[in-house]
Amino acid sequence: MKKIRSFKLAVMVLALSACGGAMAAAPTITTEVAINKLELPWDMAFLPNGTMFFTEKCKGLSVQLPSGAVNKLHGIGGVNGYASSSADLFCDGQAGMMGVAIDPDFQKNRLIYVYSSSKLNDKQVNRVMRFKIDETLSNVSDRTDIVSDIGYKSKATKHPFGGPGAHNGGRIRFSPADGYLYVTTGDNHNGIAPQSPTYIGGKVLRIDRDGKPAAGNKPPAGFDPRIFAYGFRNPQGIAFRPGDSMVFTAENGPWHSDEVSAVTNGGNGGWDPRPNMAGRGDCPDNYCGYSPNQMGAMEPKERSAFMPMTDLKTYPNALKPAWNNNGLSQGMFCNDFLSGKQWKDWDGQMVVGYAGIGIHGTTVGNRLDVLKLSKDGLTATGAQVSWPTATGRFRSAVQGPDGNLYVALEDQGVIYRVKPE
Ligand SMILES: [Ca+2]
Repeated sequence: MKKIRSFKLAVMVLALSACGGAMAAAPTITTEVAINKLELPWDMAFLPNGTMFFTEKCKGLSVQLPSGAVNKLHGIGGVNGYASSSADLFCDGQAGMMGVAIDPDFQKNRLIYVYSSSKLNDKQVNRVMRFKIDETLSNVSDRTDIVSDIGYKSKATKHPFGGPGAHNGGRIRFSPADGYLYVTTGDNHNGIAPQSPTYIGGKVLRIDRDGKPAAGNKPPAGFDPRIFAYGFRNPQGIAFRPGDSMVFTAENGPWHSDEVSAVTNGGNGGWDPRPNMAGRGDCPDNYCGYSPNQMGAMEPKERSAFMPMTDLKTYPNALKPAWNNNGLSQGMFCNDFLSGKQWKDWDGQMVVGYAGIGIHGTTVGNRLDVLKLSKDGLTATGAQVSWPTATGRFRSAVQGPDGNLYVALEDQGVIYRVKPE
């Protein structure tokens, strides 16, 4: 791939309380453009030789070959220039073509997966679909929708941020440990979804390549058997820790408290935005996710009045977040683990990306952090390190097969290659 530009970056330490001199062994970071002139890049997935599949939210699925050449594979409705397209796929608001994943047995079955919003027969949903790709990586065929009932927010609602297309989740990842596909879904501003046994919004699903429930899912009795964990707001990051394959979500909070959580089989993330819960009144459109439903400045003393991201009063056994971004909501959006000696002290730590817009006087959240998670996954005890890379909304962060980190900056239309030295 052609190196278009490169620049050295200093590492800025934001919170050093627990790491002290260890930072001396943090890597120096350089970044270069892996591909640019994209439109709203959302996710990437790699083959071992560096071939990179990527999605653009309002365009479709493409692949960049090791030579640097790009094949446009499958477009959403109304977009030209792709080898094939699906008229039902669309984008609106936060919705569109989102996550992409490659089958663990790709060399045998040539299957890839995409999460996208879809409108068929006037019904809008989010779907996970599977394609087969040809040997030349220039055409996909045999679209098979393996999940076709993930909720979608069709109409605007009265509360702040109430536009259509909100909270879709949309990250899809195969676990290297069990080979199943994990799918994050959002609450769609639907108050009943996260704790519902039947709506599969506000969940982490665990399924096989045909969309069937993974053997061993342990949701509560009566729950949809595809549900691995429930009670989430809008998890848009999911990653598996090297070594123990512990599952971690990254999730944006409502005006406060982005969350990284270790997710256990059958666990409840503790998000329940229904009205008239204990101590809670009515809310616009039966959604209390922005309670107390006003746009006023948020001071720390007010936070107890807001909808908790993890309601431990109602659900004492809920999954406690390992990290809540110091109580701030800055659009935590994606995560992955850094692996390999080239990352020095960051080997085995989690990188988290933010796409925040700096509402309510908080620092703009356009950055990547590195978190050192405890062995039990319940706390982040190490440094929070900010990488002052080119600013932008970080939609995806994926370690590539070359050991470097690839990050998609949505509004720049660029996927960067981040190299440790
Ligand atoms: Ca939670």
